[in-house]
Amino acid sequence: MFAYQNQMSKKDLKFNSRTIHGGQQPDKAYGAVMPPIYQTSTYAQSTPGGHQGFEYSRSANPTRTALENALASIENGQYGLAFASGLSAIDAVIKLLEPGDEVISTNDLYGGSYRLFKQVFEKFGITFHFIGMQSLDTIASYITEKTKLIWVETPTNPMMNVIDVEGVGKLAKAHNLLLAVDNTFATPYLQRPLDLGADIVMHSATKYLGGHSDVIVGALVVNSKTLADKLYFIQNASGAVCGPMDSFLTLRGIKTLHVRMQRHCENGKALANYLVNHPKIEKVYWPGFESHPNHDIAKNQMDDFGGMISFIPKGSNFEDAVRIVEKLQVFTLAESLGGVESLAGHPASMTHASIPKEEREKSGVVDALIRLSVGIEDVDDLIADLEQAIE
Ligand code: P1T
Repeated sequence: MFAYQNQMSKKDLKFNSRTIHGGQQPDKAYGAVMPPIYQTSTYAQSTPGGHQGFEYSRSANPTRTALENALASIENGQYGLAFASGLSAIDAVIKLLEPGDEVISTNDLYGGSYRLFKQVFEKFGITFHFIGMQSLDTIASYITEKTKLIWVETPTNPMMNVIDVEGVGKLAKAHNLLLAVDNTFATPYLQRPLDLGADIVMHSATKYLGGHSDVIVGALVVNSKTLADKLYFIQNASGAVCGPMDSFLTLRGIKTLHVRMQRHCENGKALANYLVNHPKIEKVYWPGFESHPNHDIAKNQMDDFGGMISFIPKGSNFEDAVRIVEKLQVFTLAESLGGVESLAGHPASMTHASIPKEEREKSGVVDALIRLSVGIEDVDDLIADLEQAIE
């Protein structure tokens, strides 16, 4: 039995209890309630192979195992794997493929995922089709004998498109394809892709799961033992594992995921409504609006609409958008998202700069777009900050 197997999913508990207890038990050595930070690379053996389940920390580490079990529990999965970053978790998924294989991916996705697909994996003979995934027929039209994986990010970064995971899951199943869902923006508090038919859930745990902007961590969760074995092999063979300290911090973050997400959603809703009614704002992207093109799917597959918002100020260009984000004082101008503090970003020059301008503009990532990660501060302070920056 592998160390990453989730023996303590506590599936009988509700989500808000599983964030705290899922996959956890008091530490075997001294009963520590929080899993200790096992800051060790290796473990004493009484005879070659004579160890207590841990032999070398790339292969398994008790603090990482605790995190992996917690990840599996909150995503309603069987097996969790924790990586050194979100991108290294994605890297492991693509390494399931062979040269000649094809992947269908959302065209609107994190710039670093696009860069990994295009600039690293295409060199090894894997082809990526970046397409709008609003229509299942469009996705189906890209499926060939070479297609092996559908990569879905929903809500998408930064345009907040919502993709019908259940629908794509049925399509994937019918064609014997793997479906992976990047659940970073929604988190399992809002959406559980494995329950909707996905084979793999991926996270940049750097974001909402960690929740405090103090770690870079990635995660995968699956239900299939065969898939878990393959991914575990890649994790160990390639070695981009999550360290014990970062595992501890992410575990601590997960314990408050539900309360943080509740406030992220409340503040997100208030700010989206403030912006959409502002005379100087042209367009607001947030899946909670009834006018959002995928609102019905969002309502169906998500329990609320999250704290991520993008918007375009009226009549603005690259420089105007930059001026606004520079003027913000409560919001910090920074890459990343999902922390307790509010962040603002300018995707064209920051998170999505690695996507060629022509490509990113096709999916709506124009020079004037501003992205907000709405934190859990007092919402009045956030609104006042936006007001002074926009004015
Ligand atoms: O940064 P890392 O932990 O490696 O995760 C990459 C990643 C993957 N998927 C999504 C949806 C993401 O948003 C990210 C990272 N995103 C940012 C840093 C950002 O500011 O959008």
